[in-house]
Amino acid sequence: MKTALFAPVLIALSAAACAQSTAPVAVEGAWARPALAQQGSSGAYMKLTAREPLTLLGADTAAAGIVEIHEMKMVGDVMKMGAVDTLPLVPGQALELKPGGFHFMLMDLKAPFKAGSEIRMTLRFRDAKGAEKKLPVTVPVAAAAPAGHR
Ligand SMILES: [Cu+2]
Repeated sequence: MKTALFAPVLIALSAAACAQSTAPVAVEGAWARPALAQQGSSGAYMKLTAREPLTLLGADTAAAGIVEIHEMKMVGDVMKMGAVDTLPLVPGQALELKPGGFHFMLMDLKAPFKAGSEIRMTLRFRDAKGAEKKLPVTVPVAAAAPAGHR
């Protein structure tokens, strides 16, 4: 019985490890803020390290009607948040999407984001030749960044 329970997990893990080794971008420490559906929005955060020059175009998820790349920055004494069209990724240089900086803004949530659950996002990139690349990411919903990614 134990074997039967563990087998799918092992397959999922090895598939993830395999996808990571060939993926154009390494994704670390992904998480999204819990939110009530009525609240309507959440932020998703992660560290992206590209293996080739890429431009982050955005992301899609069935969990939200709208996903935007946002930036928070101080304008004078006021923290302002606004949408950014795209973000360049320099190979080997981590781009951190985190609270108080760049993040994915998820709006028009289809269901509450419960801590302990996960959402699936598909990140979209454009490579140097203009071709679009997609990368599926599983994003845990948690009240704070995973350990080591704060
Ligand atoms: Cu935002």
